Amino acid sequence: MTVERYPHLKAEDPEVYELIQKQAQMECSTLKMIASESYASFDVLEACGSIFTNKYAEGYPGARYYEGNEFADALENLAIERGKALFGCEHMNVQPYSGSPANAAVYRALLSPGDKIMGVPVSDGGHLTHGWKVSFSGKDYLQIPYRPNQETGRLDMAEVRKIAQAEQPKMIWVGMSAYPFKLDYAAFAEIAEEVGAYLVADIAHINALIIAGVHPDPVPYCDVVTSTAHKMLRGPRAGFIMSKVEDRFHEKYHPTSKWNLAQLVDRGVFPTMQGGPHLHAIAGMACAFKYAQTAEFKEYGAQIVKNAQALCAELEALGRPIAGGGTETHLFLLDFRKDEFTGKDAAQALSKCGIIANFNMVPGDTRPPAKTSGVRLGTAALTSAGMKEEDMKKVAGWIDEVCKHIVSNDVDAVAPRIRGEIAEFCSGFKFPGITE
Ligand code: DSN
Repeated sequence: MTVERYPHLKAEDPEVYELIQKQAQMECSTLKMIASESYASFDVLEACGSIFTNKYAEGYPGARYYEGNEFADALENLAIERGKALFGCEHMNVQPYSGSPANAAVYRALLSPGDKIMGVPVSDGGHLTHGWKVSFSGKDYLQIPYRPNQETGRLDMAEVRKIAQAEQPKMIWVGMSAYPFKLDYAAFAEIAEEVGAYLVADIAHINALIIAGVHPDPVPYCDVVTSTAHKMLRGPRAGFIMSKVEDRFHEKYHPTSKWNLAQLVDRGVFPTMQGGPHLHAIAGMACAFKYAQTAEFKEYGAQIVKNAQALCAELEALGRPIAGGGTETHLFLLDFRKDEFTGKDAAQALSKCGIIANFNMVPGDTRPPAKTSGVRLGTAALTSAGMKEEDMKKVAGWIDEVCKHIVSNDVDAVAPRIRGEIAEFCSGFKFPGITE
């Protein structure tokens, strides 16, 4: 049962209230397998809906451009202290409105328009803001692409080094939206050092795995680390940036600047990219950082990977190929290159049956990006609801069944039954922020 909330909204704006209720109902009766989604807890949702939404606080704690910020200062400092303790970083900025604004601030802080950066193209699992052509990051900066090997699906660090040495980028982005393997930050750091590039990790997809200790930690190796606070961290729709304090390329790239790296990052966020911080989101972030320090959260982080690996194994046993042959993270790509149907066909059929995912390019894909040969599946949300390895057997069974019905062209006929089975299955779990 979804928890009855929002009495004022229900009375004042029943249309919005109804849509929220319908979304809540959908989120607890379907399998949420979009790899970048999870469930924010009640406390995070309450903090995000708090009166901190009213307040302007341009600037940073102790140096604001508006009065009346005693509690805003305390709140932002609390979020920063919790975040620094969680990740063990030297400096943290919690003001970015989300992941893309956080990344934009890093570009503006450290680079000049036209500078060369290295990043993975979106078509190969990278993020828009790592230099993709339609994003500001590809329009204002020159992306030198590096990509996972088309056969193995894995990054080849010798190849990354070769490209970096030939191109001498000023910044290397590491972190992807559709890469199922562990990232070798130590190897990236060596390469960045050799070519004199800033190394920036975007850990939006994998922050909980890092906290749980089941994925390497970029903080010791990178100049800057960016992240979202939602996705598997289960905080608010917001972003944050971690950095070292000293700018190791001060002489090389910013000889006349009076700012260190931490100050450059802060200035990149405000005033360069943003105005007033979203204090209500910072309140939610403080709550998420507190919960992420618990043993329960670390268990969740480790369970996400166990579930993804169990699901992969079940699907492979059912004859469904996985790009790269498996996963070491929270996600993997079902590979439909040999099938008649596309990734988009599969994502739409799965959605009709109550399995919510997205179509995605796979390594070596020959279909266009609007169709693709893959579906990206993630286990963070299912793990938040308490699902374990044995539950992945059922999930794999439904995915396989839907794929068979795409071939027999009768998805619409079976969708109500499968949707009903999934809703019944979901009723046995507790969905944070929705059910109790
Ligand atoms: N849009 C997110 C994803 O789905 O991976 C990345 O920001």
